[in-house]
Amino acid sequence: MGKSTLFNALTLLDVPMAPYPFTTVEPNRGVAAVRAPCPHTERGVPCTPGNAKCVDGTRWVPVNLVDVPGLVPGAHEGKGLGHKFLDDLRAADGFIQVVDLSGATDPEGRLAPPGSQDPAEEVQWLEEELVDWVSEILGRDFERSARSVELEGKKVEEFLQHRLTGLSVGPNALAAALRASPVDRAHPSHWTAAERRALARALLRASKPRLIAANKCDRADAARLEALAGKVGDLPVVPTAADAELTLRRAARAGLVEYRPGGPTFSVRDPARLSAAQASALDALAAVMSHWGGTGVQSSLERLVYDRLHQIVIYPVEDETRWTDTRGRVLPDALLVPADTPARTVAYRVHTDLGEHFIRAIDGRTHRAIGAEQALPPNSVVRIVARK
Ligand SMILES: Nc1nc2c(ncn2[C@@H]2O[C@H](COP(=O)(O)OP(=O)(O)O)[C@@H](O)[C@H]2O)c(=O)[nH]1
Ligand SMILES: [Mg+2]
Repeated sequence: MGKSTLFNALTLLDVPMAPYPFTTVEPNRGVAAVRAPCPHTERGVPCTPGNAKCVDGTRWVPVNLVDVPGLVPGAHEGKGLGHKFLDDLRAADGFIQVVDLSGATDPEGRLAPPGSQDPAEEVQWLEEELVDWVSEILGRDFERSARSVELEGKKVEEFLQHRLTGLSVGPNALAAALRASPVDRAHPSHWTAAERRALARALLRASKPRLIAANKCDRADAARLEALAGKVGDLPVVPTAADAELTLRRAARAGLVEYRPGGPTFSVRDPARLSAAQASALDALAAVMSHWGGTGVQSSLERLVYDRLHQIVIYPVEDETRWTDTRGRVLPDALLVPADTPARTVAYRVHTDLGEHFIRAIDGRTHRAIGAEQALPPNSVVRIVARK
């Protein structure tokens, strides 16, 4: 519980929120941001941000976020808003699963007495639900197609890639999943249902990184967090107080407090302006933040993007010496790309023409050339040279 609250906090948009399931009927799309150190601080020249604002040397780089409601057990069979969930997930690079650390949300998303529910169960059934879903995609008419692939002498990668179209599983993720699975690559038609399921699990792991937001941490303690972390294997668990983050961002926007999302604390601008109720609500927030070291909301997104998705920030420029675009704007854009993205693919992201006519990239710090297939260093300022 807390998906919409987390989404609203991260995007600071308003969508309906309520303590019962399916309040959110359409998935809500919004733009959140992750922080990155702005290279302008290395030069002492202020930047001219276009897409990603810069606050005191920190760039806020946009990330698309979708609030997907209504996942209940049985989703792959179409229960709840299951298919909608899975369709949205299909297109996502990764996701944050929000669970109720206080144990007050039942598997159907309804309120329950605090401590009566185990959030680890929600993590486990989502995993099984997702594995069922990928297994089904993988398994449709599997044996027959597998046999014809074997007869034609096609590679198993090609066969699987074709089956998994639409799931946005990249070639690296597919290779990693195959390595991690106990399957005979030469004979997919011999794979048992259990082997296909193991492959589905590995595919999920490799292609849809997940992070657990242990929400409502304001109503829980370190022991509950440890218990959860101990039951979810290697999935990272970040304690969050989504409600607190939303309140703070709104209070900051209203000019009541000074707060940088992701910061460990906040300060009240003018205590005399607060009502008694506001003052005590903010005191309670301050106590939660000092206990957990912040609300955890901003860091949950950043850990997903940086640690799980291995994204890096790139600053494309047209003049690699002055770090400007053609209009003289300094470091106008900041882009997130997976760390291993080849320079030419980054060029396509900047502009199709730059990708098509790519010659080389030039590192704005070292002034060295970077070839089409080479990856760019994190936080690089880069000029893309293309044929006119
Ligand atoms: N105590 C507490 N309540 C929260 C927190 N986050 C969300 N809630 C409350 O939980 C209820 C359900 O939240 P919502 O975001 O709509 O849940 P969703 O159904 O998962 O989208 C709302 O009343 C929220 O205010 C939190 O961190 N702490
Ligand atoms: Mg919701």
